[in-house]
Amino acid sequence: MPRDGTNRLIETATAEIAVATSLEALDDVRVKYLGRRGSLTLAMRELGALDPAARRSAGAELNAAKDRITTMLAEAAQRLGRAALEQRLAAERADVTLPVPFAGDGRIHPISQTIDEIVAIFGEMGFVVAEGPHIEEDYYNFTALNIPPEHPARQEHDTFYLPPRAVHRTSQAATVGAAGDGSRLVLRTHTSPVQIRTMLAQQPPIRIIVPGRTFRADHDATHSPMFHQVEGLVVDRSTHMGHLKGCLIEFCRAFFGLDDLPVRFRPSYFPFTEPSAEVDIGCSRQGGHLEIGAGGDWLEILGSGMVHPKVLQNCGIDPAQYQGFAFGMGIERIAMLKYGIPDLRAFYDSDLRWLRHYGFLPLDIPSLVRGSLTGVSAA
Ligand code: 2NL
Repeated sequence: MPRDGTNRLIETATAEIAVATSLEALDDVRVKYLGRRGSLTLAMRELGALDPAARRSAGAELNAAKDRITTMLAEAAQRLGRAALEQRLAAERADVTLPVPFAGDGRIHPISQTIDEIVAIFGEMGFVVAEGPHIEEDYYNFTALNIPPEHPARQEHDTFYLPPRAVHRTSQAATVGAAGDGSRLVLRTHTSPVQIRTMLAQQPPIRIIVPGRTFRADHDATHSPMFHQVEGLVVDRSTHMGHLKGCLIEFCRAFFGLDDLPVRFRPSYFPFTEPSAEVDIGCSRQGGHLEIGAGGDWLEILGSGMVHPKVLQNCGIDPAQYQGFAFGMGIERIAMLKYGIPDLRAFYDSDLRWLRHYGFLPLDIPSLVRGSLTGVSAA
């Protein structure tokens, strides 16, 4: 190809690159000049027909043209890529101060809402959330809690045991966890093993709130094999029953939004606390209708007690130096009471009509005053 032919080629390529407005259009230009059948490629293929001197000078010229066009293509690709990114950044800019778009059919499940409200109340008192595994070792779920292997509480808990794990040693097969060494796996029957793990991992002061799923082999109108609990634990040098009472009275009043809600403590028994107390709130059941806060009757809401010294000891905390209180409640039960939900089983049916009625809107942030009863009327 004569010299002015090469120059014209560079000129047209330059013009075409300048007007390419997308990476795709740019690639078309590349193919047109440098592709397998591109004009520059074909011109280079024809070099072989020239005599050595002409081949040398034409070859150098074509190579220079190729380098030039390649460089221009790369620069244009970079420019187009930057422009595309800037366009995307401008188009996808999020204004976080805008109101949330209409939430459609989505609702916060009453279980999640209730957990959020409980966490908010205890969070205000300085508790932090702790979580742990659903599949637990027998030791953390029972033994460390002062529930020894033959204790009747193990039957009362209707535990789901997982099959013993078979472990193959070099010459014999052995089963781990069946012989009461505490390593047998269970679906946790309460959230207490999370408190055990926390105490084993850190020294006091401890102030945790533990929401989560729990499992018991029990299924009827008022029991589900999977349900939810929230437990709390406070351990410090001088924590006493007065702290337990003040904390739980405050919680009941904040949760139900009633400043003068009557709260009473009734002696009880749990293997992991001593002394133990059930917590009841005042209510009225006149005419088959339940009214929380009204006088006359009592309704059980929580179990509680001072952490048993053996439990502290099992977790490496010296009971001569530290004491604490713990409590537990069933989420479904108090959600049903607060929001007037009549049937436990509906919690797990995933029925959108039910969720639209009993669920909560995403921005219905739990408040300490009235939970979020506004969500019910909005649904
Ligand atoms: C209830 C009663 C309760 C606890 C849970 C607890 C945990 C540790 C140590 C001591 Cl690690 N106690 N938890 C204590 C008293 C009552 O729950 O009715 N739950 C639904």
